[in-house]
Amino acid sequence: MLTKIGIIGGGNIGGVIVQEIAKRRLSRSIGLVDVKPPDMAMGKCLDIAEGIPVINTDITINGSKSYEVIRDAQIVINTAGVPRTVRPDGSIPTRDELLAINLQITDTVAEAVLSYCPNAIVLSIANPLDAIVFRLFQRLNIHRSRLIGMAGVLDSARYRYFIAEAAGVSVENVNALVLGGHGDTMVPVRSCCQISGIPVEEFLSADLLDKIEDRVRNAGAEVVGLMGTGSAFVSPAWSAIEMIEAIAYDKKKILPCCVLLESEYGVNGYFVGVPVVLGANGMEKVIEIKLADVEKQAFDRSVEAVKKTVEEVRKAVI
Ligand code: TXD
Repeated sequence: MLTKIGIIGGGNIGGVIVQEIAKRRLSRSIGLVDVKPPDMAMGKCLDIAEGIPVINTDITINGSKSYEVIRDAQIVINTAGVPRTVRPDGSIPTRDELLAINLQITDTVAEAVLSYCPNAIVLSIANPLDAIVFRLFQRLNIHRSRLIGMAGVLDSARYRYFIAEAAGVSVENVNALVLGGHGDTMVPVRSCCQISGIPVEEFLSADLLDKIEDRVRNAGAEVVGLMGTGSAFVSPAWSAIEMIEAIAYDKKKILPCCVLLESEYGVNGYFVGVPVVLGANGMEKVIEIKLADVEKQAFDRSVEAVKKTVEEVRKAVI
């Protein structure tokens, strides 16, 4: 069990993460910080703390507007940002349209990490994911093992869910990977997708798999469009929890995560979603898998999209 987990951003995703850490006893204490007045973080933590006798969990849960509350956290999760919501005209901002606002927030987050928990493993969730993780890397000057973006676990869970639903099987039987950037160019890797060890093509037609993979790429926007305000938050929170558990229990679990590549997959200096080993030291190893030609081309296109986003970050004068 970890001593302390810090969470920056106590909104929809942050709030579920606090609850799940408490329910699963992942750390002795939690520090949650949020800027929302009057003191939303403290209110949310008080609410959850008052419920822990019911779930028989002894854990210290502190919320505050001050970043002091994340001091000495071993893992810190960044959810601080502005989610996509449907505009009055019904359109949905793209992840990149939120870039400028979220870069400013990210700089504040980085300062807080450097001040209060400079040795923490940082899991970043805020969108645009690929850009925010890169910005954190610029500001934190951190070893790549300790800066990990959460997107691939969520995108892969969506892929698994849609495949299980179409094939009429348990989600527990479905293994699937989504790699690349966390955007429209993300790459569901069909050649790795299996149902109980059997290639998915033996269950579902190519046409249906094409439709499912398109739905995976647009799953975030689909939920945003249906909810009207905010974006998906339970599935992202649970996806982050799976990464936290892998680190907290030193599981050496292979999960798709957004990490800094250093010549793996022919990419150097960019954060891209790839399979990695997660353990007590954070990202412990990048796993290079063989992609089908069409998947490699899609992956390369996705890397180009990440590079384009990173160039916008580099140019952003905040
Ligand atoms: O798979 C993924 N990575 C994505 C991530 C999946 C879904 C949502 N994605 C993004 O996560 C979303 O677009 C947002 O950028 C973040 C957080 O989503 P959430 O739904 O939790 O957004 P909320 O409810 O608006 O919460 C964000 C909180 C909010 O309460 C703000 O007051 C707070 O962040 N915030 C801050 N906290 C601390 N410090 C600063 N500077 C700050 N700025 C905003």
